[in-house]
Amino acid sequence: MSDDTARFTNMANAIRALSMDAVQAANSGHPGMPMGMADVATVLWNDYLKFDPKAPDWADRDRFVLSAGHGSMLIYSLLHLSGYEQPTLEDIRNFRQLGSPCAGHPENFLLPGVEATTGPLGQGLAMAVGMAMAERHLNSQFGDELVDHRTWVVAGDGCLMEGINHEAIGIAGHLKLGRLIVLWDDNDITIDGKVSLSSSEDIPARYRATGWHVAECDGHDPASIRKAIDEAVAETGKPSLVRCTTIIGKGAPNKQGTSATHGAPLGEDEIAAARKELGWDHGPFEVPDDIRANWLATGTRGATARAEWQERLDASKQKAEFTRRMAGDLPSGDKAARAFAKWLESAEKVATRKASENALEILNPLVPEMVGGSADLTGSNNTKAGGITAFTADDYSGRYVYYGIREFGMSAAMNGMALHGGIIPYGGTFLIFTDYARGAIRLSALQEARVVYVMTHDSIGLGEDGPTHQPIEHLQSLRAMPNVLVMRPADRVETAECWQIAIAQKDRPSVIALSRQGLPQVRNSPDEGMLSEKGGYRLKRAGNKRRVILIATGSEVSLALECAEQLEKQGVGADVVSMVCTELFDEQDAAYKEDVLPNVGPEEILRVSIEAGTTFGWERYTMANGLNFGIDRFGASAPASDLFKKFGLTADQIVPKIISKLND
Ligand SMILES: Cc1ncc(C[n+]2csc(CCOP(=O)(O)OP(=O)(O)O)c2C)c(N)n1
Ligand SMILES: [Mg+2]
Repeated sequence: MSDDTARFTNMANAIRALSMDAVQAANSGHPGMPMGMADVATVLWNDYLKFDPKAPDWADRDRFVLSAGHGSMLIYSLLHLSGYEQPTLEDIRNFRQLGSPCAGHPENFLLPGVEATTGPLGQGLAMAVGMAMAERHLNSQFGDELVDHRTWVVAGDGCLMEGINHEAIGIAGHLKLGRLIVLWDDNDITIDGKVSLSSSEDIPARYRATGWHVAECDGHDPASIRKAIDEAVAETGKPSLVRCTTIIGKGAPNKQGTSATHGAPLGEDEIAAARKELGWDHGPFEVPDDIRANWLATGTRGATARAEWQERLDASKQKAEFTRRMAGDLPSGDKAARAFAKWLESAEKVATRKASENALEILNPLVPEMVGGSADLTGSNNTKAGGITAFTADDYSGRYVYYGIREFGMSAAMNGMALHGGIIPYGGTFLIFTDYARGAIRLSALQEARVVYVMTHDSIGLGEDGPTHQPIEHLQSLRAMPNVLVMRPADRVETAECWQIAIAQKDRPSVIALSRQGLPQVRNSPDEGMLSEKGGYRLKRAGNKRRVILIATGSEVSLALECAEQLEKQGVGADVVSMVCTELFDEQDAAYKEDVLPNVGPEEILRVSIEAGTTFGWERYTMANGLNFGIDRFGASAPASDLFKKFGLTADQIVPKIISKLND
C-alpha cells in the first residue's frame, strides 16, 4: 500500500469505526450507509469540498447535503473529524440521546455544518436544487467574487426512488444547474433487500433524459471516484449524477452487502470482525493522532480561500447589501407601510388573491431578496407582480420561477433557497394542493425556514371546480402543524398585513390562504396599525349588551359582520373577531386574549366560529358550548353563492341558530 493509499484508507476507516461504534452504543441507527460511502465522502471532503470548519456560516462555502439522512453518522463523523467545534467526541458517544446534537437524523438547527434537515427521503436532494438555484441567482446579483460555490448531495437508492426525485431533477435539468452534483450511493440495497425487489429502472438513462450529465465510479476506489467527480465538475452546463457503486456496510465481513447493515447495530461480534477486516485495532471511539491530523488538514484547506473571499467582500461596494441579505434582515424604511396605509382610505371589493398581487406590486421592488414563483398557476395565484422577470437557464437574475406542475418540488426548492440564505422565497398553488406539498411544508416548519406559501382558492368559494379543488380540512390541519403561521386575511388590508408579517418571520414559514372570490373591504379606518399582528382582533364591538362573539376568518369575516348586524337588530349585542392567524393569537399575553375572548360561560357570552372549512378544532376558541359553523363533508361543484347557501353559511341560516342557542 502506498503512503497515500494508506493515509486515505485510514481516514475512511475512521468514519467506518465511529459510525459502527456510535450505532452500537446507541443500540440504534444506520451503520451501513456511512460505511459504504466512507470512501466517496473522504475523497469529497479531502479534495473538493470548499469549507472552513472555523466559519460554518461562510456565505460562499460549498453546500453539502446528506439527502440519505438515515446515514447521519456519516456527516457527524465528517464534521467532527475535519475540525468543526461540534460535534465533539462526547456528542458522538451520545448519538441519538436526549440533548446530543447528533440526533437520529441530521437537524440543521442543532449543528452548524448541517445545511438541511434530512431523513424524509428525496427531500434533501430536492432542497439542494433550491440551494443551487439560490447560488446562481445570488451570483447574478453579486458576481463571482462573492458567490461562486457548488452544491453537493449524497443520495441513496431511496432518494432516487421517491416521487419528488422526478420533480426535483426535472427543475434542475431544465434550469441547467451545472454546479449541482449528486453522489448516488448505488449499493443495490434498501431496507427490504435488493433494489430489484421493487425497481428495474435505468436510473442513469432517466437522469440523462432529464437533462443531467451522468458519471460513474467504483465508490471504493479513490482514483475512480476522483475521475468521476472531475468529470462532474468539468460539466458546467448540466447538473451531474455521479453513480458510485458501493457495498453497503463495507468492512463488516459477514454482513456487508446486505440490508442487515442498513438500520441496526452490527453487534459486538461483527464489530470485532470488522475491526480485524479493516485493520483498525483501536478502541471504540478512538481515532489515533496521525489519522486525526490528516482529517484536520482537510479542514484547514479552505482557510486561505475564505480569507481571500473576506478581502474581496471587504473591498466590495456591495458589502453592506450582501451582508444584509445573507443575515436575513429586511431592508429598512417604511415605504411599504406607507403605501399600504393608503389602502385604508377607500373600500375596494377584491379577491384576496388579487390583493396579494397588489401587495407584491409594492413589496417586490422594495425587497429584492424576494423570489417568487408558482406551480403552473401564475395567472390564478397572482404571484408574478411588481415587474419581476423569469428565472431561466439563460438568465439567473430573474426573480420569478416557473416551477411547472411540481408542488412538492417547488416547496422543497423554496426550503433550499431559504436555507441557503440571501433569498426569501414565495410560491403559489391552490390551497388544496398543500396536500402535495405537505412534506416540504413540514420541513420548512421543522427547519425554521422563512418560506411563504401563497395558497389561493381557499374554500368552497372557488365554486365550480368542485370538491376535488375545495379545501375542507386543510386550514385546520396546517394549523395543527407546529411553527407555521397559517394566515387567512379577510380583505385587502389584512392581506397586505399578512405579507408584511410573513416576510418578517426569520425562523418560520407562513401559509397565506387567499380567496378566489371578491371580498368586501372590512377595514377602512386609518391609523389602526397592523392589527393582524395580534393574530385575532376585535373588528366590530357589540352595540347592544354583548351576548355573542363571532369569530371568523377570511371570506367569512364579512359574513360574520352581516350576522352581527342582524343580531343587533334583534337587540343581541355581538362582537366580531377576525381571527387572521390562530398561531399569532395564541402567542398574545393573557390580558389581550381575555379582552378579545373573555373567559366566561356561554350563558353570559356565546362564542361562535364561522369558517368555510372543517369545524374540527374550533372548540379551542368557542369552548365546548359554543357554536361552530363550517363544512364537515366534501364540497360540491356549483357557483360559490349556491354552495354557501347549501352548506348553511349565510346570515339567514346562521342567525336563527344563534338565537335559538341563546334561548336554550
Ligand atoms: C419518505 C421516507 N420514506 C421511508 C423512509 C424510511 N426509510 C429510511 S431508509 C429507507 C431505505 C432507503 O434505501 P436507500 O436509500 O437505498 O438506503 P440504504 O439502505 O442504501 O442505506 C427507508 C425506506 C424514510 N426515511 N423516508
Ligand atoms: Mg441503497
